[in-house]
Amino acid sequence: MKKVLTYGTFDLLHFGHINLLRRAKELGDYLIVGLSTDEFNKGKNKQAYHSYENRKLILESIRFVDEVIPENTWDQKVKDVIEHDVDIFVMGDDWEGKFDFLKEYCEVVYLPRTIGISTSKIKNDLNMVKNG
Ligand code: C2G
Repeated sequence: MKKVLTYGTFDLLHFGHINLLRRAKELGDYLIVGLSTDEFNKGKNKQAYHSYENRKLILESIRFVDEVIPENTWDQKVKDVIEHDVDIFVMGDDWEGKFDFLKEYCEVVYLPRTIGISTSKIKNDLNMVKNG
């Protein structure tokens, strides 16, 4: 069984996230998502709209996702790759090169981001509507 691992906040889930999860799953048989906790998000200067528990609930209901684990720190990836016996690590290419240190432990794949959508764009667009 080929195991795939990716990480993210996945707030206000949108088709860019789904495109990433679908392509990640297509690379193997089992997809694990390291979901950023609310605490970890503070370190990414992100304030997620949905709580960790609710983002986890949403992710677990996606057919491409087989398991969700918490992402608490930047440096848990090596341990996660080893402990979960991961074959392929996947991230969107806005992270291109940032996780090449994992190549010692597994394949590292950066997938093209979906253009034209992001959680911050959704928030900005909704704000514009609200403010007229
Ligand atoms: N993504 C994408 N296309 C978009 C938006 C996001 O392919 N239009 C991808 C990102 O590249 C990432 C994943 O979807 O691989 C999740 O995006 P975020 O929730 O923004 O994750 P991020 O804050 O980048 O967290 O340790 C890694 C970090 O936790 C990554």
